[in-house]
Amino acid sequence: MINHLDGGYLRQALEHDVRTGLTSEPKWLPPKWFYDEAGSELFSRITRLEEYYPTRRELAILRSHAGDIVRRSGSDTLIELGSGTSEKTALLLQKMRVYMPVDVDAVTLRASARRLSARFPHLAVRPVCADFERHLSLLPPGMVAFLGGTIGNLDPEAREMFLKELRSTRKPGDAFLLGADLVKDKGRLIRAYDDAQGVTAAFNRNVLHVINRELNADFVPDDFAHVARYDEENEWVEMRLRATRPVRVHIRDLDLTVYFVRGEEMRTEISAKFRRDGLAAELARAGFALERWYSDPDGDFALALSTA
Ligand code: AVJ
Repeated sequence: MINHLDGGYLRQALEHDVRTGLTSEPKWLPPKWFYDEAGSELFSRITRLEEYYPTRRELAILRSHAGDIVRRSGSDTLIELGSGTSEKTALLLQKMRVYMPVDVDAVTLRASARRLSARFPHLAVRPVCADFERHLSLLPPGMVAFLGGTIGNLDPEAREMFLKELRSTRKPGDAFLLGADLVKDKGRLIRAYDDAQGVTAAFNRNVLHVINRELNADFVPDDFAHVARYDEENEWVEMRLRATRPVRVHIRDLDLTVYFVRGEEMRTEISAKFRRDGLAAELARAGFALERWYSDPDGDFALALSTA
């Protein structure tokens, strides 16, 4: 496995993000840090929840159109950003020769690489442990896939930077497959991020466990309530953690103490929802031309196939 996150990179990024986020007003944390081994497992459980439709919808779209997508891409190499457990990706791999999953979580990456190698003996699996917001220039030629709607975790400015940077690493004609969750009924959106079983709540609080373990902090995760809101103006879901009492946290490795007043909310994720025209325009601004828009019959989710 190629690892670009050696030399304390991950650790430094975590330290920087936690210090920046927890000393900001209002406090926030980037969603990247949900995904340690436990967090990846919780996310995997989320994808199987009744309320969480995106994974199921994207899978249905891939089932119907994977052949067409691969044919149009004209590529035998698939580079997947934020690959996680690579569960849905298998559908795109039938005709591929090389698969390069890119993810920040080395444990999940290694396990899914092993599983896929066993399942597709003809496939060269080359896992890369990297931060897709930082290490794009290292990616080889091939079709890039960014699935699951993870693009929605980036705010519009970060999205623009990300898409432009990705485009700068591609050659004209290279395919880019982007999964995007679509704007829909607010009630359904909120339920998808606040499920009845509390799996999403546990996923949200997992970031506090990560900080406790990695930075020797003393968060009591149960002091925080899970909050999911839909921001209709920005068309994104926000997850937050709300202090249910006054909280004092010491983060030993940062030599930092932070205070939360009762009811204070810290943003832990945005998950933007898209419309076809808006996404096509964002892609165009970055130099990608939208070629195909694959959606499920209910219009819940879309795969945008574009070319550089
Ligand atoms: C993995 C980023 C696509 O935003 O829907 C699921 C993460 N957060 N439930 C999403 C998530 C809460 C998910 N992505």
